[in-house]
Amino acid sequence: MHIIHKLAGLALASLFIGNAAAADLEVKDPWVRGTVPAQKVTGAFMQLGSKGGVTIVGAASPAAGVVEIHEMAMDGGVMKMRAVKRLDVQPGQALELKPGSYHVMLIDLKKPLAAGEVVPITLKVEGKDKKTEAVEVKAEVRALTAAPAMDHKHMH
Ligand SMILES: [Cu+2]
Repeated sequence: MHIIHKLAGLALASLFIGNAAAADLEVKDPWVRGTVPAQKVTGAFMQLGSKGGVTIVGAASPAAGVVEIHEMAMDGGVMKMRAVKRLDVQPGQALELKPGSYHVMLIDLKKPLAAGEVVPITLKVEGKDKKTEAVEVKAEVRALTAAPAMDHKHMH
């Protein structure tokens, strides 16, 4: 138990000095959908990959009060999103978090997000050895576009 705590502390320490944790997770093209002033939620998207397979077990960001991993699924003919506790990244298979599919939900935004800003997001990544490491992602805010709307049927 003591050793596990110590390792977790080390992972966190390396995060703070800007050295990516050694988690078996590759993150490509992270971005966040920009918001309009009254908007309190938005989505973050990215491509995830892992050599041996990992599980995302949580996320956090200084830009939002609550961060959840969401999936979207058809429910009685209506597309709905719901929080998932664990998101598996299968070995050697790219997992794309994208509008209309899995996404990181930023809830209770502290301020509007304008295009060009950078939002830090910390992913909690559980490896095969059940150790959890923090991986920091810097997601660029992109302007609202004509991409499928994802906020109007939000269940929060
Ligand atoms: Cu969502």
